[in-house]
Amino acid sequence: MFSNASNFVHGVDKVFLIIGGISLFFLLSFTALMIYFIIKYNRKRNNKAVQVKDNTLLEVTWTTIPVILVLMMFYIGWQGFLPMRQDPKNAMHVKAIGKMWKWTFEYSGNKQSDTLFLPINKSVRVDLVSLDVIHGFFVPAFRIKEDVVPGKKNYCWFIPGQVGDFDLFCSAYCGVSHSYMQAIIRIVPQEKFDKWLAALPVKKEDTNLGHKLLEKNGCIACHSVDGSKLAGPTFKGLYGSAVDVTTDGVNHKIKADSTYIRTSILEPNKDIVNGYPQNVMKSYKGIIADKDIQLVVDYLKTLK
Ligand code: HEC
Ligand SMILES: [Cu+2]
Repeated sequence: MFSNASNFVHGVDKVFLIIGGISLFFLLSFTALMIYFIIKYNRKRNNKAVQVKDNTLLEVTWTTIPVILVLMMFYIGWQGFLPMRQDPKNAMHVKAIGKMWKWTFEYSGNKQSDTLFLPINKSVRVDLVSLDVIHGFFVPAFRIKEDVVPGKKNYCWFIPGQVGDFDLFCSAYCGVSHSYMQAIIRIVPQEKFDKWLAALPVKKEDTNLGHKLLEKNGCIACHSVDGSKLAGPTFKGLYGSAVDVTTDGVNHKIKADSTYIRTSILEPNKDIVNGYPQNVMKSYKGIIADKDIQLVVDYLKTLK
């Protein structure tokens, strides 16, 4: 009856069905009762109002039964939820990194991929990291949904029980391209997983400090370094060029030197690049140190 995509499907679906069933039962019985009363107490039949006295037995019954039902729903829900917060010690660890608007997965040994490969029937603990805003790690087939909050150490764990591809969505509205923030979780047999992980190249240590800063601060989610247009203009060829901007409502050209780039980072709404919206980029005042901005500028100079 329940899918075995993960070890939590049974617990979650059980509460869902029980609560749904109870709600349906009350919806139908109350509707039927209302129709019955409409007919029974129709004015044609009872044209004189009668004073009704309270009924203790009835009141005790309609208080006790719902209290028991509600407590039961809580208990079953809690039973399904509790194991989700008790990750086994021997679980394999991976890291899911969310940033606008992409998921990246990190395995031990400094390996990274865009698809989350996992072996079947093995517990895995996913550490959830956000580099910018709140995202949500949501795998409907596994019945898993956890917030990915910047600065907070959150996690989820599960045991995949079915080979195949499953959708991972971001469940927290995180900006204009939120709906594109998807990834595949591919569950494979252990041997296939081992082979895949062995073939995954070790991530090259980023030696360019400027580029590292752009990655660390999430700039490259909106700015490409290869000329492609994202939410913001590309950094390729920016340095030294003449940019069309609007300052205080006035169009003009401005030379993209280190002062302009510094201003763009600290006061992004001062000179708005034509063709791009205001208020998309936040100010990095107090977030990026002055000497780091210099490193970014030095790096942008190399992007011809
Ligand atoms: C959420 C998306 C977003 C992020 C993240 C972001 N920016 Fe921007 N950025 C924009 C947009 C949109 C513009 C164009 C509108 C404007 O001028 O404010 C822009 C403009 C700029 C410009 C001027 C570009 C030009 O072509 O003249 C620079 C320089 C810049 N950003 C640097 C950065 C740096 C450095 C970071 C990271 C510390 C960063 N941005 C993070 C969206 C973003
Ligand atoms: Cu998101």
